[in-house]
Amino acid sequence: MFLMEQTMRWYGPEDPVTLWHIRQAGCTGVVTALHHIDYGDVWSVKEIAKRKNQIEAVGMTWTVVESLPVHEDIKKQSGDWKTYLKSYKKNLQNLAECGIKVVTYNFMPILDWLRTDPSFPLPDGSRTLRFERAAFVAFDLFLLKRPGAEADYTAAEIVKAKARFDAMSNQERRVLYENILLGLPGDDEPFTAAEVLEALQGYAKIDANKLKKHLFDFLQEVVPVAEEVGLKLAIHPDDPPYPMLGLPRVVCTEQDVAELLAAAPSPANGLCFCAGSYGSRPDNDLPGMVKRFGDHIHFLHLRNTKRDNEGNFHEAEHLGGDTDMPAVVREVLAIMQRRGSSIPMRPDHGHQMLDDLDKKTYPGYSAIGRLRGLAELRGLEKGLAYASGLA
Ligand code: DNO
Repeated sequence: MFLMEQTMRWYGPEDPVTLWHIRQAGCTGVVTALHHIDYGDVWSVKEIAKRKNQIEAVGMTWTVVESLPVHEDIKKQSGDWKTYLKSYKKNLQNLAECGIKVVTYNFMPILDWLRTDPSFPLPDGSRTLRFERAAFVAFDLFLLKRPGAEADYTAAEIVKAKARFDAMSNQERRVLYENILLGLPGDDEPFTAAEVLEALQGYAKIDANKLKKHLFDFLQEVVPVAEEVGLKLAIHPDDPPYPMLGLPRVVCTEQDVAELLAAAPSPANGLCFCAGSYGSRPDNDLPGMVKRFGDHIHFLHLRNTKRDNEGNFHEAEHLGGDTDMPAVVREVLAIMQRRGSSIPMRPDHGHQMLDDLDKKTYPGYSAIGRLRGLAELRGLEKGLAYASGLA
């Protein structure tokens, strides 16, 4: 019987959640990256091996790289993109040489995941990540002041955002601004408004079709290399899965996935199936997507969201929220038995709770909430395996 390989994300030696904590949570695998290396630069075999040895010294394996970032020049096909593409391929070769099997990346322009509040209080006193549509629109129109932004919203949305903004104190506005421009996970420095506006300008002529074409070109270059060295690529979906700040987002729906898989047909062209990201759109059928894309799922982020009809969502308990997690895990169990192998899974994010409420950790990546999520998912999987006669 094949069960999911249990892993957790580790941000490296600076992470307050240590490798020993991850091991004590019951993980056998670690998901990490060389966060100290600038985007686009080469990860040397020496540096990769050093990180690998640190993990193995604690009795676990470096199962998945998350992320090997794709330089903005590649997404735009501008500047030094051909050099960055070469480095990307070199990185895949170096990682494979060190025994890494799965590499996660995303193709979101400029910003990675985005929330308006990383510390939204729940009724039980724990805290979670939340996306509030009106606050986001207020940020775009009145804090970032993006030229032409009004065209992206309905009149009713603009009225609502204005009321929301007017009711905020200066301090609340500052916090909202910092929350949205928090930067990439693993990076403490928020972007400045001027930096964001300039970066957005770089995408002025890139619509969804063009960005898709750039993604497909990238895949046609890197998938054969991954296949040759025995690595699996796993693209992370866009989060939230729709256009933001006038930027196209092209890994949001089942149709997007079908197209990107068809653009470079190979088992190496795969997915990081992030249930939280895909699940924040009501039109994505998650168990169905697992079933249909099963052969290409090389990594799982299991997380749940609770949506409302105003476009807001927050990260719910792993087994709560709108996604039918048992149905997703049931499909995952079926594809692992069919493939005859385990798929690495990490409990994605977790509520900030208990002793972690007083600690500074990366938003979503405190230890106890993730431990709770992992334990619930592990129990769910075992229970389903028993019930279906697998265990
Ligand atoms: C957020 C993460 C993402 C993810 C990247 C993958 O918590 O799931 O930042 O690591 O998008 O490239």
